[in-house]
Amino acid sequence: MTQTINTTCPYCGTGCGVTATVDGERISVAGDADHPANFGRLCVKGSALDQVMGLEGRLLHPRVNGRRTNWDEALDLVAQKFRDSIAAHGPDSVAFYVSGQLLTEDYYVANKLMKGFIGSANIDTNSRLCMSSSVAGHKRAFGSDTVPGCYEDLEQADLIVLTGSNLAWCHPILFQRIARAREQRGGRPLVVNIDPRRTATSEIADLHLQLAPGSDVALFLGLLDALRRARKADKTFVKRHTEGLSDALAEARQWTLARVAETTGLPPHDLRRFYDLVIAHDKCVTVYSQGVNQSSAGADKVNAILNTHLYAGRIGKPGCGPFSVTGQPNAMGGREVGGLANMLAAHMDLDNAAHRALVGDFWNAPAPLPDKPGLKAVDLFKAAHDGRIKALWIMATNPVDSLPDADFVRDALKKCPFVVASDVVEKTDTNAHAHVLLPALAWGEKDGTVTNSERRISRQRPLRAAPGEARADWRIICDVAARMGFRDAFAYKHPSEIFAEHARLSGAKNGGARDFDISAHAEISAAQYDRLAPFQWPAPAGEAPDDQPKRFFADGKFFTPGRKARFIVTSFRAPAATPDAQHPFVLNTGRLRDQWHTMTRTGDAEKLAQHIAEPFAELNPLDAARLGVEAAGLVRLGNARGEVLLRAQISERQRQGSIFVPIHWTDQFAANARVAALIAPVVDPVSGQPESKAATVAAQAVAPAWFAFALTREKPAHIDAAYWALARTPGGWRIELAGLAPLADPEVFARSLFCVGDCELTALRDERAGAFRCVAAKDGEILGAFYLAPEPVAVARAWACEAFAAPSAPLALLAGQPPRDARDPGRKICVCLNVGVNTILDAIRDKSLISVEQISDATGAGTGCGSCRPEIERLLHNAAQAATV
Ligand SMILES: Nc1nc2c(c(=O)[nH]1)N[C@H]1C(S)=C(S)[C@@H](COP(=O)(O)OP(=O)(O)OC[C@H]3O[C@@H](n4cnc5c(=O)[nH]c(N)nc54)[C@H](O)[C@@H]3O)O[C@H]1N2
Ligand SMILES: Nc1nc2c(c(=O)[nH]1)N[C@H]1C(S)=C(S)[C@@H](COP(=O)(O)OP(=O)(O)OC[C@H]3O[C@@H](n4cnc5c(=O)[nH]c(N)nc54)[C@H](O)[C@@H]3O)O[C@H]1N2
Ligand code: SF4
Ligand SMILES: [Mo]
Repeated sequence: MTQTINTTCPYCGTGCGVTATVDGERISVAGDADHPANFGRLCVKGSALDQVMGLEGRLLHPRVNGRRTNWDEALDLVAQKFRDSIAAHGPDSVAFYVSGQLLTEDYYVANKLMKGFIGSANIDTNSRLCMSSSVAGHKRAFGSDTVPGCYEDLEQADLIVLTGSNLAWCHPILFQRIARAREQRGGRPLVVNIDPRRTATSEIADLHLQLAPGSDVALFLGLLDALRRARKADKTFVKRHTEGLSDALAEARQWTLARVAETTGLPPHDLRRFYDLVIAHDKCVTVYSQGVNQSSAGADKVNAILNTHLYAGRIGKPGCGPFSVTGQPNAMGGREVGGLANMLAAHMDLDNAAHRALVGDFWNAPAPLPDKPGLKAVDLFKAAHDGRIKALWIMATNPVDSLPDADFVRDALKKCPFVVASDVVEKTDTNAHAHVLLPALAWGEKDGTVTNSERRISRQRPLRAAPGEARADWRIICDVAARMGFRDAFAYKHPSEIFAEHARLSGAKNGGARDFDISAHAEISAAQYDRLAPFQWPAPAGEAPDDQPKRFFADGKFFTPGRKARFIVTSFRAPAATPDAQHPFVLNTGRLRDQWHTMTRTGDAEKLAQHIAEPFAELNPLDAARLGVEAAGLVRLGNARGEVLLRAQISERQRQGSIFVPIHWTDQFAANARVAALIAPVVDPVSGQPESKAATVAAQAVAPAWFAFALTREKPAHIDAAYWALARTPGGWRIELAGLAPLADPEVFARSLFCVGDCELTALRDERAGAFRCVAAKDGEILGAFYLAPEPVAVARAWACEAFAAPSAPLALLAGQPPRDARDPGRKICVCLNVGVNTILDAIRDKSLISVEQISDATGAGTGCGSCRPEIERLLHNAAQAATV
């Protein structure tokens, strides 16, 4: 019987609705046409969700010290170790490190257990690395962590300022909503993109400001002063509803155009154009993300932006407002339950005695709640390293790859006497150091709620039964709580009971005093919860949903004690590390279109590996020339903390002096590409968020003795090479390789990759040229191919991958290039329709195409999910440019 189930995408904070069709074992996904985040559309990651549901690599049974065990033994051990540590060293000797990828219900019970029952605030989350500067900025300005606007504002605005956000790749459906509005509204909203590098998002921009890394505060101080000079103050709003303006303005006055130009490195005419655009458009939304948050001045960057919106009264109205877009699917839900070490449940404050009493009473906690904030992520791992944390439970995050100073974090786990990890996959760089592994339910199995960037709560629903012995995260936490002696407070039988409790707490003694209120759902039953449609908060009890405002602060009522918004004086501070002779480059890190974080889930999808199959360092051509780095050569980046070895990608899109490296590759997929190892553990003093976008590094060209490319059916268990990167390909794996010392015997090496015993090897050798190729076959089936050369191997990758997936002759594959009448499609730009870069370039040239629509008509590219349209735009632009020189 075919069943249709509505659920929510588990990737970015856009929170798109997904309609799954379940037919026995077969599950397919499509966009939920009725979901107000995406109205039926999905980006490439969302539409490949059915490809990441395989059980290969899943953690399906509890494990203790590497050995499979049963739940009772694992849970007893966790409870006992935590109890022992608390008894011997006090509650602050234990900690939880959790994640914005937990459901609200999981997060709620984790926080309740630590703050309410263990009696410590040592619970922090990977949101510290992600949203905490926004949380801090919101709280300073609004008195609450409130995202005021909604997605419609992006369509209704006349101007969108996208700063520190690669929306085209990181929130593709929001980007598409903007792109579509521009088509329908004759180019409105205009878009300004502020980013030190040119990205796919820049393709849509009317103006791209390639500012110096970390200089946003100066730029927005200059904007505040420009608004003042243009008399754009909303005087009534400012007078009635804000305080602290004069000090903020006094600071802004120091920022003349010349000074801003000098600090940001931007040409004065571009600055003037930017300021004039903002002055001219009252309907202005400023969207910001990690280029703002992940900074040692992150909270100040946020407040510098908020100041400009408060000044012009551009908040709480249709088509305007500051908009912090959240990264993880439940970043917002985690904030709602108070998952950060300095927050309390239901948007209450840990440093507020009345709030502590309220929550403590509500939970019936055995002792007063801790009044001292817990350790924030970076400090928490320092405490594990120096022995203060003796038992640590990590849930749904991979800190050995994502925290700054990642090698130190790995050492911290090695030193910590007791580490527990709850995960959905078995092998991760973090799990390798856990004493206990607990198998959690994954997307498509778990059951609960998430909140997206516009405060909309949607259900994730199970599509199939739990595989193996995996359990819901909330249940695992409650199982441990019960064994620690707190059975009654954690006796939930269904996630709806947790959600109802959370909703009741949000309404307790609230009456409009706090922003977060979903008490309309305080009495929700399991059946109602099953049917729950997406809704936006606030949703207080006793009021009709339609009477609720869609936006906060239209009424000018903020959540500070005097209910006024605060202007915050922000002074410009450069990133903590300044490039010097030893470390002359600023290292910028971020995301790619088709991968999700540490690739534990997306890394296994063939479709998602076709876009970019290997880690790289993108650097400016002038820097590359100076370093002697050649296209497709290797480059080593390093500093006192660590080192990575990456493929060089040379591109005008980088500023001189900046290098960009994607965050995704781990020891599971590459030899040496964990870029977080190079990030200094420097944090914003207000938010505690690390500066993940501005480390300083040395760069060096590396001249390998050999390069190689291989195709294998099985994933090799071990690869003996200085450089390698593995990716899925139809029919097996593709591997990029390079070595520093000459290969003693290429044939032996190739066989070690293929992992097959006896097979027929068709080989080509040119010992003088240092080249070798072979194709392995058995009983007519090709099992592997290997191409070695002293320079980057000229194999037509996309063509070879296709030939490897189809029945083909060893000799044809050995050539490494398509036959004369065929063409290598090139790296896949459109993975939905399977269109490569060469196919698009040929079409542009041969058919004289001049628009993305024409290219779509001719090749199909861009007609699937649409995530690739900005890249097609860029190919078109480059081709046009090439034609004029
Ligand atoms: N495909 C994909 N999408 C994702 C994710 C993923 O892993 N893959 N992860 C999700 C998560 S958790 C998050 S937090 C979001 C992140 O979404 P984004 O914040 O959009 O993504 P990033 O690539 O981390 O960084 C954004 C941009 O900040 C720029 N930047 C660096 N330094 C500065 C600076 O000083 N000033 C300014 N103005 N810009 C700067 C970088 O060049 C980069 O282009 O993405 C979410 N969506
Ligand atoms: N240098 C640098 N570092 C960064 C960033 C950057 O831009 N640059 N970005 C930072 C940001 S914004 C973020 S959000 C983090 C992300 O960093 P992480 O949170 O470390 O990355 P993920 O790969 O998402 O890790 C999630 C883990 O949880 C597992 N998992 C997935 N679903 C579930 C589930 O339902 N239950 C359980 N128990 N486990 C599950 C996955 O298999 C995976 O191991 O990285 C941060 N680190
Ligand atoms: S935009 Fe984000 S939430 Fe929507 S389908 Fe893509 S990854 Fe999923
Ligand atoms: Mo994030």
